[in-house]
Amino acid sequence: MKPLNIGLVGYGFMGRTHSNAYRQVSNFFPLEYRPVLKAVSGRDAAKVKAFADNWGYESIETDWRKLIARKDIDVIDIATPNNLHAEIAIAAAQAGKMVLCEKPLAMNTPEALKMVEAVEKAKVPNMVWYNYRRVPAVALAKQLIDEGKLGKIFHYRAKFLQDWTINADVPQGGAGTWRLDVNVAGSGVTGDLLAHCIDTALWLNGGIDKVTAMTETFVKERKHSETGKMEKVGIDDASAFLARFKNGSLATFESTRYARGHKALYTLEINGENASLAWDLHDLHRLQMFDHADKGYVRGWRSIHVTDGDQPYMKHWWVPGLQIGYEESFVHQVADFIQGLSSGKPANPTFRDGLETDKVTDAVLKSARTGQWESCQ
Ligand code: SOE
Repeated sequence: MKPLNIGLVGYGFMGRTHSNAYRQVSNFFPLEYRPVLKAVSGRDAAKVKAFADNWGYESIETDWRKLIARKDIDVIDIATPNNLHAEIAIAAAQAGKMVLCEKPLAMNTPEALKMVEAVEKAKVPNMVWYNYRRVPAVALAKQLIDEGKLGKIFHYRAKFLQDWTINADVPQGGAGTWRLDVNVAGSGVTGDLLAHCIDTALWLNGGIDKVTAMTETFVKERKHSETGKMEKVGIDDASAFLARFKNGSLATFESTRYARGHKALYTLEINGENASLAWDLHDLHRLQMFDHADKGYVRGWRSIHVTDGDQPYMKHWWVPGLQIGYEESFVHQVADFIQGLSSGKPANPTFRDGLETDKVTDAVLKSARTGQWESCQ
């Protein structure tokens, strides 16, 4: 295996998921390249050093520009808050590095477009970390849809529910809670959670034509971690929208951080003329399927335990019946990225694919403001 030198920027929750994936991937997937944890960058030297020691990075930087300038780095992996994605990605592409970027690609569509132009101009491999595409049960749904098992699609529905910001004392800004600061996150649940639902939907069901949306900010002011002052909250706490897909199907999407009892409930369902599929992140190794082609007396929802060697990704893991989980979706994404380098067929979602999700989230936020249907073009 040839080395693929990784330079990670950011060391929060996503920095951990990515680092874990780089460490595991070569043990399970036969690949041409083996990720090497060369360096991690973050502003706080002590914290970044502790992270590097824990995960096995060879070195640290406290300025991402220095990381990008290093000759021994092949891939810049951006796991920072959203407001830094564009600047880092564009600089990395201009330096000829491969670029991986945490979702959502950017703060908004114009910024995302600049990122796409930068990686395409530099012709550097690129990918956005929409990990839920890589859950085997979701990949199996994609396979069944592509095989035509569902026939014409009528409906798509997805939701992503959490409850961690109900308490008005949760601050905005700072480590962990930057997701509540609109200047850092770009938006609230629309960009953070619905972006996942939209990415999977675009992959499974094709493009979205137009949307009509409503959003709400339930807690209007929160203390800002950096200023210590109560400040207006600019993010959407809840977001729901109707969509019309280009294939004629209708959809509903809903997300909130105010659904008491739900921690990370991402569910999706797709209804076609011949069959329906449903998936639930809390039971992520199962795909529910109703196939109208089954004989009437046994027809019913079946629960497919996606753990067998002939199901997506699973031959690389344990033996049939033994499950994998959330972390492995990131391992699969690294494996696919590296396979894409070898085959010359880039792994998705590329930055260009990620741009399509940003177009939809922008249309959702615009529609919530205007009260009109908005185009996603
Ligand atoms: C928010 O709580 C969050 O961590 C998102 O930022 C992730 O993208 C999602 O997968 C889980 O929830």
